[in-house]
Amino acid sequence: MRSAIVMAPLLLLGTAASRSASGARSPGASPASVAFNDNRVAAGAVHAGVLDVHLEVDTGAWHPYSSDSTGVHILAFREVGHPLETPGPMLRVTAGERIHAWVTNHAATTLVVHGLASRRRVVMDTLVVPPGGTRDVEFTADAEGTYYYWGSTSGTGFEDRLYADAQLNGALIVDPTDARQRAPDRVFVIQWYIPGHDSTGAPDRENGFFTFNGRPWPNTERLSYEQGDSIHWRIINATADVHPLHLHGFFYQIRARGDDQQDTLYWPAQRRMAVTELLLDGTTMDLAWFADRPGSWIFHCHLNWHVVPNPGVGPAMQSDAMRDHDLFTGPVIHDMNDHAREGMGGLVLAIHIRPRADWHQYAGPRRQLHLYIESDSAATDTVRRFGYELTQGNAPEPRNAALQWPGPTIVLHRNEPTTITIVNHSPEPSQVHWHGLEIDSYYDGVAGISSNAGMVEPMIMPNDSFVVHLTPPRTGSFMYHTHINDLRQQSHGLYGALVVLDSGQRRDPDANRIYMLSTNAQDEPILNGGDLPPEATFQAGRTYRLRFMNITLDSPGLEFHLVRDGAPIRWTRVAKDGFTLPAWQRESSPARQRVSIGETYDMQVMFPKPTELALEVRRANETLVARQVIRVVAPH
Ligand SMILES: [Cu+2]
Repeated sequence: MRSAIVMAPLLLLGTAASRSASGARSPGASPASVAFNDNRVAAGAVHAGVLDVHLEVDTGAWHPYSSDSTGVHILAFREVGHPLETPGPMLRVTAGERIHAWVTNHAATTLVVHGLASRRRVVMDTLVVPPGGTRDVEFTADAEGTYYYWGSTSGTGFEDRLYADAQLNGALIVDPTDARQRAPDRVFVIQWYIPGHDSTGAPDRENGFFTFNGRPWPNTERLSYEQGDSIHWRIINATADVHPLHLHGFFYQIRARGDDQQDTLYWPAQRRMAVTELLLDGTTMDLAWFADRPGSWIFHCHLNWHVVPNPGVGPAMQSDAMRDHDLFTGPVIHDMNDHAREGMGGLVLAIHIRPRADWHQYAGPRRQLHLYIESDSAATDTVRRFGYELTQGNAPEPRNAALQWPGPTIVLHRNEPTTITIVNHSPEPSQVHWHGLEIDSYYDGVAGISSNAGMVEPMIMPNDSFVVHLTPPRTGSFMYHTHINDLRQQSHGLYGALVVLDSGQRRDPDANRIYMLSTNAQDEPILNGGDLPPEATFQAGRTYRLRFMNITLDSPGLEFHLVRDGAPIRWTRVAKDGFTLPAWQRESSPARQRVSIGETYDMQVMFPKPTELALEVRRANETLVARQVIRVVAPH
């Protein structure tokens, strides 16, 4: 059980220190510590059918990395008589109940609290509390859903609230009146901390970091479930940034999406399945998933800059130049536990699912593939180009293979047991994540975390190999990519498309076209590795499946448009993240689709007669990233 011991420090201790502090706290009056709020307990007390809650805002010292760091001074909420906490106290009632909230402001400037209000009003009232003052508000929690309240002291709006008042957020959960519809849940509030201004006077985003319930990875809570559990989470993005949230190994069902005012509860036929969902600034999501396989998994933001190692706070903070050097050219941490702890930060949650007693792994025959990790330089401390090479069966090992971006498209078949032997010909450790595939945890690609049956997945060291077993249960469009030093390895070539077909089906590259977005070494988005042919030919009358994928590092808002004379034609969305949509969710729509990081979309399109169109990739602000002329010709 050696590996079980290896797992223990990482998966069971939620408070492991990531960095030691280099300085002692300065003498003098130090403010009270700010506690982490895991949102398990609701605040207030019910009197005569009304939830009474007394809140205060004060300055506190928050220790995001560990209890012995110097900490940072922030404004935080507390319930009177309790410690300051981040996020603020959770308010929780049943729909139709009233809430009476008092807020006392111990900050030096006027506090404005938003969200303590009924939700069926066109305009929500705010609560304005002068320094040293107390104000109260009474309202009816009139609509079931996931909400939050937030405060600012600078008089600024949500998008500009970046500094000491950015932690002034609290969940407001309104449960359904029918108790049978209340599934046990967990509430996670996403927050952002920016330490101040950079040398140009702009917000120092480079040294900012993100947290789940007040903690950045590796201090985030470790979630523990039993195989077969149904899991229900509510996520509140209380930041002025967007987060494409990705669950490894499982699809989750989206049951509601909301914003700073309203929540839209999906009725069963409207609920969507996803492995990644983009949470825009200030929005919320209610999701559920079924833990049908055991092991250890992560749920994280796929905007890679939001999961880089934390920058340190106070005297431990590194310069931007040092951070960039560490991320792009610095040494790779070789110990897989240190990598999992130190190589990621910010928005990562780890989940352990205990196996049922009868769980066992398939041990029969498997189809054989080899995936080689290639690179163009053996030098250390350099930025090298990478690529993948794929061989089938007993084909000889490739030597000096040309580096292709994206990597070769891997074609698997539904329910066909397959072995992929990954051989690392590069001089850096790596590992492969099978994005969107429902596989055994041990092969999921997160070195030091992915595990089951007592084994923890290692890194693949140079000149070493690792054998992956997988049996994809559904057809669809998926991706594979490195999960180690991803800023460096992914921007330099380690990604590719993975398509699962039905058993016996052959890949038809003409009828199925892959359009994969990625990031190049200059940190710009590119399409199909950058060398997209300027023209493509399609046949009139034939049905095509366009498989759109986004594996960029930091382009969450890219959109695909299929236009004729500048106007979108129509297509039909048939799958999202590899999950085939039920018939009632397929609808013809204008050919314009945002594909965020970690998402795939399959669109079906048929051109009735010869014409000329263009497939365009645009940013959210409409600027063009890539364009391909599409000639539709008469059937052969
Ligand atoms: Cu993010």
